[in-house]
Amino acid sequence: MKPAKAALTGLLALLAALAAGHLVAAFVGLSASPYLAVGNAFIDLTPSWLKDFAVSTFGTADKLVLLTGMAVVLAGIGAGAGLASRNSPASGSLVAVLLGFVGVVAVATRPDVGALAVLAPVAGTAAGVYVFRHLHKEARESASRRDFLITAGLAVTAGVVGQVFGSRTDVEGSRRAVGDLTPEVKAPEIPVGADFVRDGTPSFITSSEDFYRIDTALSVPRIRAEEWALRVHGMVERPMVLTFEEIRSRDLVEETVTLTCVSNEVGGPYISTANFVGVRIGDVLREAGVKAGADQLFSTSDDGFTAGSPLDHVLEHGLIAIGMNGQPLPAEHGFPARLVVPGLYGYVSATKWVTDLKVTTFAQDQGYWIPRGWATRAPIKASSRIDRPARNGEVRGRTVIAGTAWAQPRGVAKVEVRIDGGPWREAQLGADVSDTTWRMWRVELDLRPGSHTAECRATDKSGLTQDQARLDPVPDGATGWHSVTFTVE
Ligand SMILES: Nc1nc2c(c(=O)[nH]1)N[C@H]1C(S)=C(S)[C@@H](COP(=O)(O)O)O[C@H]1N2
Ligand SMILES: [Mo]
Repeated sequence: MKPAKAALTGLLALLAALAAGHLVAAFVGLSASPYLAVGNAFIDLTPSWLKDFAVSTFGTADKLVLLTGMAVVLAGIGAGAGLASRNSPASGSLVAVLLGFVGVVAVATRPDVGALAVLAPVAGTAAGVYVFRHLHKEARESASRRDFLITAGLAVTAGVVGQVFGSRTDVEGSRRAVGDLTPEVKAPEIPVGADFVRDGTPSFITSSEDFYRIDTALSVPRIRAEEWALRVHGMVERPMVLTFEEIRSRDLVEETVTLTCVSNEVGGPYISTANFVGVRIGDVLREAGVKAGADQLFSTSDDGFTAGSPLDHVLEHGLIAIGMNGQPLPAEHGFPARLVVPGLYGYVSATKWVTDLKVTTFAQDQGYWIPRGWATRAPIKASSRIDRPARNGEVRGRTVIAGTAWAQPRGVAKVEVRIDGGPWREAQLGADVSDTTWRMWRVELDLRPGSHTAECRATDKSGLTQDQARLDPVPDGATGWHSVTFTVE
């Protein structure tokens, strides 16, 4: 067989296998798709250094990079297997079965699929082996371009149909059915002067579309509120299961909360603020009756992510949120429900698509990121960021430097700015909304034309000033002053 034809045979067989797996997954849960399951397993197994590299290099595009990388590697394996089988299909079939085995293991260990899920990788393997042997035979006998085209067409169709059917869970319909969420207690209006949008800060409330997104989910979990329930158990007197209706019919509260990601680099974008609507975790847990000795609330999501939060903090501040900025949560921010705990980093508290709350101890259970090198307890560090001028930006006329600062739950007391290593000058602060939200700042300066570097540092209300020493986000949040170099015309 010609090398090109042999490689194409392997490639098409692999495509057929993935497509068949994806198609069957549409009926047993899209996360049973071998392609997605292997990607998710890869995410869960990635060593911390590689994950940190991926996040700092690709940011939130890391998932696209992973899926593309997988496609390239798989294409290489497929073509290689085809080339290795130029005389007999045996080695290609063996590769198909080995890949199938990887798929079965990846799917069987998914937390969010049922027992039938292994049908997807099994069907994929069968399709891969069948197509490979079929094309191999055809290619040896009469070189039929038509056969290759038909196979490719069928595979692509199966994959697309699988994707369309697999994501048919009508999340948007369920969100519409939930409708507006009217809290009993509304969050106070954001006062005028809380942000300096004209000077370049973000608006105080982030729109749900612009809200940063961080999670380990390759495909957004699609859950209808009607089918969702939250289990509350562990060290409690009265375990319970709450439906969405039971939560929504309670007195809803609304709170303005700034969420922050521990993996934010100095000057990074992973911080946003929204009005969250929900019920107090404290109220729910007091009904369940917390037993003595518990010190951790361990929350689990539909897709198997876990977070462990200090129980005392959660009892006082935590929300089971079902709404964001007046609407049901968007799917990518956790619909139907998530946790929001003002004052804690997201990785130890903000579980999206939450389905399980276990009252436990830190000695007993470890959240997702803890064995991956991140700190068990990580108070949010006072931080500040220059939003304008932009890096290498140009300024005309008077220079206004503006930005953001945060130190939840202690609150921001002061932000200072210095130019070219000169004396620190206190910035004007935006209106103080609450200690668990960010605070905007601005300062106006007369600078000589030419290149300048601005640095900023925040002091929290406990009197602690940001540390100059540059530390990486791992294990408990970055430190260092943000600096921006710009030119005055
Ligand atoms: N199910 C699930 N919830 C999760 C995560 C996740 O990976 N899976 N990531 C957490 C992290 S690290 C952060 S910073 C916040 C981000 O919430 P957002 O995407 O709504 O901004 O969600 C938290 N909740
Ligand atoms: Mo995070």
